[in-house]
Amino acid sequence: MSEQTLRVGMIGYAFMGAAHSQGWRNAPRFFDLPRRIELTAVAGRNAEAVTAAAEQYGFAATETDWRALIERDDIDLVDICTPGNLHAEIALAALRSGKHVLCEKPLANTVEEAEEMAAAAREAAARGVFAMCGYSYRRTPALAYAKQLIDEGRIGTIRHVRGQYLQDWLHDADAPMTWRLDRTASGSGALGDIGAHLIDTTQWLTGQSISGVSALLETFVTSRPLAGERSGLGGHGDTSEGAPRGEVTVDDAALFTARFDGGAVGSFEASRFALGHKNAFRVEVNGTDGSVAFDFEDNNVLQFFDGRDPAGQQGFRRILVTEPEHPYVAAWWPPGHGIGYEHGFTHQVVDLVTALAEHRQPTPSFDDALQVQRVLAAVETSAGDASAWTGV
Ligand code: SOE
Repeated sequence: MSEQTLRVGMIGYAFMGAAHSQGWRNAPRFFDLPRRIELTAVAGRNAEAVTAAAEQYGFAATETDWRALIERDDIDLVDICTPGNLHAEIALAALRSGKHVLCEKPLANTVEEAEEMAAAAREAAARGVFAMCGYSYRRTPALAYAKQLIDEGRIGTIRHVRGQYLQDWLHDADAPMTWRLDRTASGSGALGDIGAHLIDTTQWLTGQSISGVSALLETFVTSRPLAGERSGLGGHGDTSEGAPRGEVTVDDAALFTARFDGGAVGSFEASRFALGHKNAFRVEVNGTDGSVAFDFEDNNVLQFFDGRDPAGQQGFRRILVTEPEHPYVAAWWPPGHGIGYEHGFTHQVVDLVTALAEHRQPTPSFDDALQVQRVLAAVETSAGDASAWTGV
């Protein structure tokens, strides 16, 4: 990294590429960053599409081979926004060539890949080259404020963790078959795509790691019309006679209970079939002295129950997390004006660039993300173990 500028190369330009690049563009406009950001190049296989993406997102150049992007000597950080099957290969190559890495979640498609990535990141960190995984919900102000309250001891010893991530973009049985439904590209389904957020966020919030799980996975619809080039969420595929179809090889829904190593117990549900819920990322933590509850569909709000309030005045307080003293908020709008989904990605850039400028490890590290990956694998193992199922 030059002393003043961080030169970014992004690989992949679909939904996450759009979200990340707006983060890179907006962070220096609203926050006082220790480095100037330069959007140097974006890579994607389709020359026409990657050129259009570069223009739309503000990258100066394009590459049609990600290896060429990594070999460039005018890039300091590689931002990986591809499907999961490419994360390991790209991250390893980027770290080897001395580039910092931001990698979208989940870190990898398997624990073995994640282990290799975490080992490479540890080795790179010793050379002053850092890697971070993009669990961006940590940077939602209401959740960051919940973390602050928990760390201050406001809810006491944690007993219960409750997580739900509910979407409905697959409820139509003829919604098209995109890479997210193909295990070789995505690693798993609702479990890794959205359940991983629950795992990361609750481990981070509580400061405890999940040490064991009992799980079930379900695939409701096993064949869907092929999507062609499409990679987005939802829609209705081509069901005309003879139109090509593909086999869904991932879970549509994942449910599990968990034990945390600090004594808490948790219950989790991730689904893309929860009709009516678009992006209901919900987390509740109950402690001996209080509780916090969050729902992304009301993302500027944190519910806080203070068990130390006089009994007659107790109740969940709806805190509008839009005051300048709340995490990240001072950079944005006047109280009550609120922020949205994209801001998590902007805050992610702020925290990443700040850590890099201070030559310290940004979080979540690849080791943190490896722990999430181990939980994902444990859920699959548990769900596949028929002997652990008690029939009625
Ligand atoms: C699709 O389910 C998705 O875009 C996830 O891949 C993201 O991680 C999440 O933030 C929103 O939903």
